[in-house]
Amino acid sequence: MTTARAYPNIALVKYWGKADEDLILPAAGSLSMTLDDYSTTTTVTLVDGEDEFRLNDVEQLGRSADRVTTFLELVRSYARVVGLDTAHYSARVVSVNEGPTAAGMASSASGFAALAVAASAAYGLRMDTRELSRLARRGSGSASRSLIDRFAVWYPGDDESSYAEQIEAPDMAMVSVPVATGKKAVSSRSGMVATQTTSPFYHAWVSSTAVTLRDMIGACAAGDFTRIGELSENHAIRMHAVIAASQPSIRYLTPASIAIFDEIAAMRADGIEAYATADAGPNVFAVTLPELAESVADRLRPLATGETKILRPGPGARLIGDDE
Ligand code: 2P0
Repeated sequence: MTTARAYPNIALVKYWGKADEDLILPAAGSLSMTLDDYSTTTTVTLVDGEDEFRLNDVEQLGRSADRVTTFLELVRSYARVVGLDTAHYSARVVSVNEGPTAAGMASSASGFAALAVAASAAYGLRMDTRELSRLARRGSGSASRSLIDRFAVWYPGDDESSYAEQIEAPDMAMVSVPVATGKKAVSSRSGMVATQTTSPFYHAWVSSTAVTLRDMIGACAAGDFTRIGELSENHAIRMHAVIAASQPSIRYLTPASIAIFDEIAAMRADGIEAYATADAGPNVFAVTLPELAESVADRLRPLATGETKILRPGPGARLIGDDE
C-alpha cells in the first residue's frame, strides 16, 4: 500500500491543444506554478479482481473509473517490461481531493500526478522525476507539471522528450477567486478537440504560444515579475479567445469572471501589481507578489462566491508516510 500527495498547478503559459491524443503530447510548451494547497492524496493497494477507484468517499464508475483503469494498464505494462510479477494484480485506488473537482481548479493535474507516484511505487517500478512526469502526462497533460517543485516548464516533443522540469522564477503568490465550484459543462479534453478542429485561430494560438513561452522563460531568468505578470494575463486572455472562437462557441468565463479581470486591471491602475489568469472554468487567479497578496485578496474577496485563498509555490508530487 503506497500513498502519494500532489498539488495542482496553474499555468502562466497555458497548454491547450494536442499534437497526439493517445500519447498526450502538447501542441506547444507551457509553464506553471505548482500550488501549496488543494492537494490530492492517493493510496494504491494491489488487489485480486478488478481495478477500483474511490474519490472523496464515492465509488467511481464510468468515464472517471475508465480513465484510472487505462492509466493503471499503462503502469502494469511498464511493470511487465521489467519483469515484475506485480503486473498480475489489479489496484484499489482511493483518492481524496481537498479542492473542488473538475471545476477548473486543476484537479486532474494533482490527481494523475499523485496516481503516477503512488501506482508506480505500488507496482514496484523505480522511476525518476522525469520518468514520473512522462507517466503522469499520459493520465492528464497538465499532471506532468505537478511532479515538479515550485515552477515547471513542460516541453512539447515526442513520448521521450515531452516531460516537465523545474525552472527558476522569482517568488510570487496567487490569490484564488472562486466563482463556481460545480462541474464544468465542457471538459478540457473535449474543449481542446473542439478548439483544434473548429477554431480558425488555433494555428495562430499554437505558434504564438511558442513565442510567449520563450519570452516567459526569459522573464523568469531575469527575475522580471512585471513581465511575467503581463505575459501571463495576456496569454490567458488569448486562450479564452481561441476557445470562444470554436464553432459552436465555448465560454468558460462568466460575467463574474470578467468582473474579476476588470477589478484586477483597476488594481493595477491604482498601483497594486496583480495580473489575472483563469483555466478551463470561471474561477480566476490573481498573480501577484507575496507582500501584496493579503491586500489583493482583501480587494477581491467581495467578488468571490467561495473562500479566497493565498497560494504559494508548492512541492512536486511525492510519496508520503502513514503519519503525514
Ligand atoms: C493548463 N489547462 O495549461 C491548461 C489551461 C486548462 C486550461 O491543462 O486532456 O486536464 O487531460 O491533457 O491536462 C487542462 O488540461 O487535459 C489544462 P488533458 P488537462 O493548465
